[in-house]
Amino acid sequence: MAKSKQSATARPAVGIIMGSTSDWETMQHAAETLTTLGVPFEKEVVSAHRTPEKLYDYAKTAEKRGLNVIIAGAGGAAHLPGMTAAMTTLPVFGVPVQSKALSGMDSLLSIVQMPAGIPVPTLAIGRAGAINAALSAAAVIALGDAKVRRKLKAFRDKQTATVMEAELPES
Ligand code: RP5
Repeated sequence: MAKSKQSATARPAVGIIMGSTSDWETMQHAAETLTTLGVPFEKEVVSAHRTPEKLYDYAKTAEKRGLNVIIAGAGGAAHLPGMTAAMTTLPVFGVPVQSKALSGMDSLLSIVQMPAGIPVPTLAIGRAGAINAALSAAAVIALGDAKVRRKLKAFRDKQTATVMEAELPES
């Protein structure tokens, strides 16, 4: 039987992880963006606090399993991206999830303020960060994948056309 172009079983190049199922509302935007760009990905709940051994296994096997980039989203005392980055040399992009208590400022500062030596390139709080993390991951994949490079360019061109064609309502 012929396989579809973007097979559901294509080997994931990007891993999207998040600290809780409650983060999916935000992180689904990263998944949607990767789907649009034709980048195969996997998604998983992995908590630095609640499942530290699962995190260890995930980060330690990520490269061997063929991942090129990890996108890690978490909220509050958000250790997931930093702890993941500590255990792999793959690029780990951090997405601060908007928290209830501090609107995501806690998430942002816990992710972005890594001491020198273990980088976590950190995106904006919430949906914008999730989308931009996926675009950044796709840009990394595009360095060695002409098809993803074309899709990324098409995404940008469409976005530009949408703004160029935008009309405001009559006042
Ligand atoms: C963090 O705690 C998660 O990343 C999530 O953003 C936050 C709240 O988790 P839940 O209480 O909703 O499971 O670990």
